[in-house]
Amino acid sequence: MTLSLDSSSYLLVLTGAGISAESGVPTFRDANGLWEGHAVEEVASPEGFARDPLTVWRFYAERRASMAGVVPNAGHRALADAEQRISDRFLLVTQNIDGLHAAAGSQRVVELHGNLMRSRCTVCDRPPFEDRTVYRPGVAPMCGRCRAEGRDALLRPDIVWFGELIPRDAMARIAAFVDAAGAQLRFLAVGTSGLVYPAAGLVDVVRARGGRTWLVNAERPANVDSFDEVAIGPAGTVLPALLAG
Ligand code: BV8
Repeated sequence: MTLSLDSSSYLLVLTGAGISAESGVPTFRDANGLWEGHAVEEVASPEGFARDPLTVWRFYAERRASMAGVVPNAGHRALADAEQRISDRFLLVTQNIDGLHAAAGSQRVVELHGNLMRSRCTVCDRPPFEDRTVYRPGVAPMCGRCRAEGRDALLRPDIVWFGELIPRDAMARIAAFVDAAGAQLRFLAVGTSGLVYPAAGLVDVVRARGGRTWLVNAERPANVDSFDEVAIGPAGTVLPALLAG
């Protein structure tokens, strides 16, 4: 399977939890979609947060803690190199919240589902801010600006939960890239089970425009038949070879 980065093609890339697996970050499937007996969709949801913010903060505090010492792998680096080579004809959309693409040097990144190391207020319009704090169990952080204005307001992770809309600017950036690419658009999905929308629908957006589609994944995902070319294997090994040309 080859994917040459020629002088005219536009490459839209989608990554999921699988590209970070070789960095030691567990995927959702590894955990069978569960966390301490909770369905991830329950914990990673506004209803779950409203019902039990302490449990949700413990889920994310543990994921923040587990990122200590985690570094990008060869798969992340291969994508950063590809971006260097074709610049504004490259766009990386990630479902991941681990920040490893930026850590590998990728700059043209759309974090579709937010970022684990950012928080935002549930009440005021203070912009989301970097927050690497591993809040202790039983602690749900409160907004300092709201407290100064005399009200109690919970902070939440700046993450898109199930049932929440993807940020408008993220979707607009993807749409603008797809429009600019026209007939030169190609699509590469890496390390995703293709189950979560709207990310899982991107391959169909490209196919509808006649674009060629590639998949690199450890196993055949639900939407494998949507791809013209499929390489089954670890992203850290397959991607550097695939993108070398
Ligand atoms: C929205 C942040 C409008 C949280 C996440 C019914 C049908 C269709 C859609 C829906 C439906 N009901 C509701 C919906 C919409 C819903 C959805 O798609 N649900 C699914 C579960 C059916 N989507 C939403 O709610 C989205 N918003 O649609 O708004 C709307 C609003 C209301 C109602 C309807 C519509 C928002 C979705 C965002 C959710 N937030 N993350 C957090 O991370 O804590 S999604 C979460 O799931 C992560 O982002 C994660 O990335 C993703 C899981 O997917 P993958 O990344 O693919 O990970 P997974 O573990 O599943 O797979 C890993 C793959 O890697 C595997 O295939 C494995 O083989 C492979 N792999 C492993 N190791 C390697 C490897 N590959 C290569 N190399 C390796 N080494």
